[in-house]
Amino acid sequence: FILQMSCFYLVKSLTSACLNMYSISRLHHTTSAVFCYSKPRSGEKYTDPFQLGRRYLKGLYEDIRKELLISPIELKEMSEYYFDGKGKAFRPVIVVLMARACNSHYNNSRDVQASQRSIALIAEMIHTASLVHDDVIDDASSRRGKHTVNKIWGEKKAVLAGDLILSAASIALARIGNTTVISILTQVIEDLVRGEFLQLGSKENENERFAHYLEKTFKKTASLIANSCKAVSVLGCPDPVVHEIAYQYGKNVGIAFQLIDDVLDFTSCSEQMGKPTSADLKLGLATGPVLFACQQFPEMNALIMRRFSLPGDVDRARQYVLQSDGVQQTTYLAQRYCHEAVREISKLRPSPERDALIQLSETVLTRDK
Ligand code: GRG
Repeated sequence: FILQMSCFYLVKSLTSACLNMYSISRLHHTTSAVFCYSKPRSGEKYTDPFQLGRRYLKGLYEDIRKELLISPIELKEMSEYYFDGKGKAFRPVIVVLMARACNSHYNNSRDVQASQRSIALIAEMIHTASLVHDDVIDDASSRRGKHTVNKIWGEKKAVLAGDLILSAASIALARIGNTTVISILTQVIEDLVRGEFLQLGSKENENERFAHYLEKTFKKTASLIANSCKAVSVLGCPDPVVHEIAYQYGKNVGIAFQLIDDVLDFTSCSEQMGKPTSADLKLGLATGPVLFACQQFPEMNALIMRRFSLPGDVDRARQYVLQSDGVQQTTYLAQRYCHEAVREISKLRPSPERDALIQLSETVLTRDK
């Protein structure tokens, strides 16, 4: 059955890869700008992709705080709370690297346009607003090693702080003044809400569970990364083939990022993560490692159905997962998404930023927080 599942997803990913290839080759007749490389590296030396990305992100949090010049002071304090440089800034880093990779590809320009840098800010603001709301929904006490907004100021004010960050992001987005980019990034907000809604429900049918999980994963995590990548590509280059490459890279890296997040909930410690681990099980969520483990230990099915709600369920499920190869299988699935991301981004002309994006997909797989 495991083999069947693996084959099914392999076929699924190959099918979508073929479709992408088809649409790309179809559009290829209208452009000669897309490169298909057998050797994806430019050969230029670069260090940590985050180091390279952060070079273009100096003053990111100061600039975000300027967007949040809000009164009264309490609302300002709450909405600024997470813009303290303690997050990984994963989304802004991808966004500026993608901006430069697309600009280089299109006209060999090495600059990041002001509007593209704004997308990095907006992506981090949408992400942060969703964290603030998520912590209310989950009644979470800690994030990034500190108390959550809801624990300090209470749920009602936390909801409003999240709304305020989202509205400041919307104002910054409108200021860019590009309607295509506005619709790309507002789609993200819809997806975030739909993803969170999907997570509130569960599928009784075992066969539907994996598809439900992957759809939730795309909407909650990958859509923001995919669409932010697409937005900077639209701002930097008129070629729709490049927009699709940027989107596909972001989508695949985003799914892999969430799959590894789900693995870390089982393998990392709370000090490392800055929040409690086994959090998903405690919330009643069956993520990748559990779904794979259930194929080896069908007795987990009952636990999944009752959302780990009886005393001892969380510990039992955790033991099943750790005895199974659920963690390895989920990591392997994440690897496949990363390979697909690399295959996509390798179609752009070589540049240090393109190569940093290739390397970044590897760091997604090896990260420990
Ligand atoms: C539209 C504001 C808004 C939200 C409504 C609550 C909600 C719908 C969506 C929740 C989306 C959510 C919190 C997804 C989790 C994504 C994720 C992997 C978070 C962790 O990202 P990291 O590891 O965090 O990049 P840091 O702390 O490094 O920024």
